[in-house]
Amino acid sequence: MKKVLTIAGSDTSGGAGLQADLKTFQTHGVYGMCAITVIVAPKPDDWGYRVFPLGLDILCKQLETVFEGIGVDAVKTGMLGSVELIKLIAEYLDKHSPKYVVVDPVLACKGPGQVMNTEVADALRDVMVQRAYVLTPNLLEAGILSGLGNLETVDDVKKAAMKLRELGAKHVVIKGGSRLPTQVATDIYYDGEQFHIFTTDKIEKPYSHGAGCTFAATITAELAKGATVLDAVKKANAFVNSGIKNGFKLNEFRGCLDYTKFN
Ligand code: PXL
Repeated sequence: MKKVLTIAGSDTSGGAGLQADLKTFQTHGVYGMCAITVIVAPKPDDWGYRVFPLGLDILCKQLETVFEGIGVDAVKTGMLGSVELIKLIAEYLDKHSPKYVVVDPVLACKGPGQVMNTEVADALRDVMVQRAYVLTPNLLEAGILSGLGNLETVDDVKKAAMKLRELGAKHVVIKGGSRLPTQVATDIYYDGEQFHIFTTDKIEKPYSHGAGCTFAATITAELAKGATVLDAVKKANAFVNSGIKNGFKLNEFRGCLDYTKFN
């Protein structure tokens, strides 16, 4: 059994964050573990994000448990919450050198309205990007981390991918999803030599909360099982598309992916 760790935020609503990661790991047949960085408890009346970072010591103990007490085949990182937590995670990654590190540089949940503070963005760029075997930003995150700003075309996305590789990520997958003004939902993978473009049909009014986490978690699980990055990205693209197609309404603000059906 491959053992896969997510270092991520807890989304109390269950749709994103470590909850999405663990559900995805289960569906892909790997054993999931988690170290919690922050707790997100959305406000019931307007779903405003209330984010509570955990103390350094609490994350440190969790990382000790998994890295020193169990061992991991692959690691995914998600919402990391603060610069000091990011530095601690980097220390553990350097000390234990897990074979696969998938960095989902969570800066924005659903649009530019809820971008994290610039220190966290800078630390993701300066500390985490170079440690990523696979980096999986969405459009907004790729624009911020690459310094290129708004990415509006496939060409812009390609430029950002090249820049992120220069910053040290080995493989870069930019989740354009349905946000690029193309006819189809488009994800772009750059392996340092070639671009690979993955498209799926765009879904009207999708229930897509947690799609980004699920995408990166699928890649992590597949890498742990021995897939190539290209195959892992293909699986992630198909799995998220299927999850959204089977998605369901959670409440008046959010709808989530269904992990129980995969077709
Ligand atoms: O989808 C990004 C994301 C990641 N991690 C946590 C979240 C969210 C968005 O809601 O809550 C914990």
